[in-house]
Amino acid sequence: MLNPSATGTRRNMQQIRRLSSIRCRLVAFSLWCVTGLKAAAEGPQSTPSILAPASTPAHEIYGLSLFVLLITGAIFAVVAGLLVFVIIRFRERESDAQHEPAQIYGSAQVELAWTVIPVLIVVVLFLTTARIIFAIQDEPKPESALDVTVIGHQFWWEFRYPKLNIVTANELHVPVSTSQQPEPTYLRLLSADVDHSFWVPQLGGKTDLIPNHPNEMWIDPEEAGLYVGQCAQFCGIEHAKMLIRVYVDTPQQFEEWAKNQQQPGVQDAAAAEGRHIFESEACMNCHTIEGTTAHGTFGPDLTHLMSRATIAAGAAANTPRNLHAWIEDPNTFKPGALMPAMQLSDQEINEVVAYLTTLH
Ligand code: HEC
Ligand SMILES: [Cu+2]
Repeated sequence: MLNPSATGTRRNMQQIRRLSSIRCRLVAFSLWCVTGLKAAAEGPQSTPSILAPASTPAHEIYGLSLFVLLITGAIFAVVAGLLVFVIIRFRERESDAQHEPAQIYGSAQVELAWTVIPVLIVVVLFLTTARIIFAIQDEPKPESALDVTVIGHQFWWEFRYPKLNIVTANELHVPVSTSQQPEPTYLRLLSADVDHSFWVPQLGGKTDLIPNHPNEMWIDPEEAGLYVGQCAQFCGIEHAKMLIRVYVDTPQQFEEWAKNQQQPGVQDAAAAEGRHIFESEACMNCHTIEGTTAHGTFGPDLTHLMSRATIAAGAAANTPRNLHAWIEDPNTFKPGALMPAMQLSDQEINEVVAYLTTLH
């Protein structure tokens, strides 16, 4: 015979634990709802958002997530409802100290039910997910599609437009794709070093960039604006500052942008000294500036550096001050960045920055 007061305490503890786990789940669920409602606004968001899709693959994924939420929400309601019912209905009463409750050992029906129903639910979730993955992957590529090769580097992004002969970094420009003028962008994903993952949640799902294994994904953003994302695969010490900015341009903006990117670097005689330093220091081994002797590919292409709003994969705004601090020591904003501090004098850095700021 068990000690009645000890069983009582144990039961109380179990009830408290159950109640607090319900409370945690409720809090998490309401937080999700509140943030969901807040972000459910339309158009580009200033932080990565899975709740405001703006491209076909993102809409499909969002729809699927609502379906999964509906099913799991129903499971939650049933389980939590039963739990609350049982906790109240079978709570410990004064008279319980005298006798043990009825002891039940197994029930074939109940066990079958709670095995078969979850298996069916998992099969349904699996099939709907698989259907959407294949629908997105098998979508035929239209003639009008834009091709971009995305190369992940520790800790920045290289974007190459093979047909347009453009190379840029960290800020991807793509045209808006409307139903009258569909112009999806097909991204071929490669890596120069380790695994990375391209993830701009408003535009599409995550796809990994794996060395020697090209992957492909596509986006068809329906509204112009800036969409943000980030590398979603831990790729080294500065992984957290490997951000992505996708500028969705109107056709006219895109054309202007592309035309400018196709020009060689600006040759401004007033910045000749800075250019000379750039070409005689190791900068030229790692960076390319079209129209100079610099053809390095280890770091971002700087030919049109000033056409970008940020430097260092979104880690800092592209201002002369930040460029100065970056060249003095990249670790100031991005500890672990793979560009060394070049030990230039303050004067030399000023000259180099004066040159870089001419590169529109
Ligand atoms: C060993 C190779 C290497 C050398 C040498 C080097 N860089 Fe870099 N540089 C990089 C890498 C890699 C990055 C990208 C770092 C990141 O974002 O994580 C970078 C980023 C930059 C950026 C920011 C570009 C952008 O769009 O984000 C500028 C500007 C820059 N370097 C200028 C210079 C200058 C000026 C010199 C010479 C004084 C120089 N670099 C020397 C490798 C190098
Ligand atoms: Cu990465």
